[in-house]
Amino acid sequence: MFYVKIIIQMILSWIVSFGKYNTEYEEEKMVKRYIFGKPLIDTEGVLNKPEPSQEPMSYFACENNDEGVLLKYTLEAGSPVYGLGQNVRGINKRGFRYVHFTGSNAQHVDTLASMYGSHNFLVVSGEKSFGVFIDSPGRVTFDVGFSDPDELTIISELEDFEVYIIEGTSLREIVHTFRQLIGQSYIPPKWAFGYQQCRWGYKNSDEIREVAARMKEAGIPLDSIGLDIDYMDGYKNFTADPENYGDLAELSSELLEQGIRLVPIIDAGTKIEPGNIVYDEGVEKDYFVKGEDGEDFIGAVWPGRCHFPDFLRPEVRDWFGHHYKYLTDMGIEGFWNDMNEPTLFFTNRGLQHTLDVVDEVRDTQLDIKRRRKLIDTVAAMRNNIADYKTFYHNVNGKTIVHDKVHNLYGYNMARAAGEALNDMLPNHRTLIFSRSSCIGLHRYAGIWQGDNQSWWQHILLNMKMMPSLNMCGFLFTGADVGGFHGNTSGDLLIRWLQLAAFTPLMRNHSANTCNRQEPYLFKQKDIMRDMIKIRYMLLPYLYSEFVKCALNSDMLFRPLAFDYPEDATAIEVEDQLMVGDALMIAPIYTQNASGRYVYLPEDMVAIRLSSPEEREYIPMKKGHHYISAELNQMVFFVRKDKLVVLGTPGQNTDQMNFNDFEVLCNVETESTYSLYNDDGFTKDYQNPQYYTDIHISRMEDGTLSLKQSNSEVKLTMTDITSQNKNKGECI
Ligand code: MIG
Repeated sequence: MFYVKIIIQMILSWIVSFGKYNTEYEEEKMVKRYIFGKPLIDTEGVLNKPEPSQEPMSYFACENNDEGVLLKYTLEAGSPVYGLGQNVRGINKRGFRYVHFTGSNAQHVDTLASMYGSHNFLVVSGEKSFGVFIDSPGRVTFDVGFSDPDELTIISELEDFEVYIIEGTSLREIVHTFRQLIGQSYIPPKWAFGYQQCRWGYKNSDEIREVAARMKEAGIPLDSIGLDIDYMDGYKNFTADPENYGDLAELSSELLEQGIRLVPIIDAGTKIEPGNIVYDEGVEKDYFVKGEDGEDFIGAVWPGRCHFPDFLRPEVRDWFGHHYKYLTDMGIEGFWNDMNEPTLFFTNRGLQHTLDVVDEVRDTQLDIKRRRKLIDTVAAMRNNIADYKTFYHNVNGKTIVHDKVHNLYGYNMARAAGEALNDMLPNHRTLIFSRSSCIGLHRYAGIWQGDNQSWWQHILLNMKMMPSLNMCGFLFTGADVGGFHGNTSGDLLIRWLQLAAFTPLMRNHSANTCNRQEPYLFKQKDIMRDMIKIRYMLLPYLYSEFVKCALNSDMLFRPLAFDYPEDATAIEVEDQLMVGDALMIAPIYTQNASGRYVYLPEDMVAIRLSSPEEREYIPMKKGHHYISAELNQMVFFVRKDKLVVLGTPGQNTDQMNFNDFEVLCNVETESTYSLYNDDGFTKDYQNPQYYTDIHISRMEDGTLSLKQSNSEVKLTMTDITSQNKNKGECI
């Protein structure tokens, strides 16, 4: 079987090589592409495809069984495996079996195999590290040393798919090469980096006004307010509830005047209701996915029974995406896409089956077995695999059962927004983030990490997902700060804000079933305000680093192993990260803690601060330390010979001065930094005006001297270098 596969592969590679592929890819030699069978569809995960390799696949042995095609690799003892995007567990993914089939299970616990995204890229470290990407629209399982601790087994349920093997001299370079293959990551507008307040359950537009007013009154910066499904009329996309949100356009312009933007949700399902414009047009144009009977497929979500746009078709994306005009006409430029795994509460098939089971047990004693059957049957109505096998897409005239392209649905829904907004507002960035995703969507949107809980361990999970997502191209991401489900406490929210101060998406969001968690409602609101202000202080650095990472196919969040690959201790650190060029973070995620142990892979200067102004600089040596940080104090670390460009916080990003910066200098001899700073909206990233080269050097008399390429920008230096005897700030 194995040899047959190889021969088929070679013949196919030969056939495919007659096709047109981009051969200009500069690092072609480091990437090998293998085609298995005849892929159903181009997932458009990879943009820059090298010619398929003529040789047998390196690293992996292939075999088939009834689960699909198996790729097997023997892992080196103790060597970590990184990547796989959105998943539970560690930064080192070894030790679990992850199943990439997008789903919406809100129990983000260690035994959860599938989350909302499907990101099939991993990096295997070892004597010779390499990356592997499984380009498949269907289910892919990654058994990373779970069934057999020494084996990595990748199982593609579809026999037709592609594999990319990426080599490189370092982990970071492997990721970089992969990221060049998949194309430039999405860059949101600058305001999207500001604090966002959201909540499922804001009843009407006056409640939104109240959030804005109370944030202002408490002096807490705020850039945007998220609108959940409450704003819609009967949960229909591109509508506003006439009674409670009838003044949506006024609300939007009123808030815009204060520098606050609305970010409404758009869901995947289309309510079946004549008069619902998306329904009427979708039926007329034949744009919905089809059921087995050839009629528009029916599945239920919020509005009840719905049809689902066939987002895999470009013309459907174009049509649906242009409906955002309803909102952009109100000055709205930020959106989030939900329920696009797609989530199905039930289908007629599942409901009928449940009703049959109800009839079957109704007049019985409902003994333990029947009771279980009833409960399980009701639960199995939601997101049932059997349902995903009963509807069909139409891709380039080919009918494809959903199950085989399941992981592409959310990607293409959010892409519809991305493509249409690019068309409607050219050279103007908009905010889009999605719940479900697949590699490819990273070019159009960000993602949030889904329905987490107000649990301390979910601060840590939030952090661990950052580098894994960055490896897969998703730079604009973050989790629901404070936790979505469950009641949060003031201390939990504060510690979470101390991590979220660094995550590009910083959104406090909660479910309608739990207590409200806007910061001004807590006794510790002043601490929360100061933590959010620290985020705004860090914005110039974070924004500059973010955009450069997007443009240069780099990671904003890196495991310590990526920067200190020779340091065996650093490699095992799972609760600290490098953020951009200059920083390391080590957030506190334990209740009642007034500090934590930190490992420093080199000498650094710790900054402990309780507000943008109240800072302490603590020089620390490489090694293990306990660093104290009371609830009102956050800590981060600046690497040697590095610069951090800070701003002065404002009530929101519009009100900040992005021409006047403070440069934190941890400089012994000299350091150079290229600051990226644009108008926040346009897409002209290469404009030299947006770059300021900063060069700082230590003079013989111990003072620092500054040279900068762009004199328009005002820079003030703060010397935090521990070795500098001339300054009094270090303690
Ligand atoms: O099944 O729109 O993840 O952020 O608040 C719940 C209501 C549907 C799930 C999203 C969440 C959102 C909620 N949605």
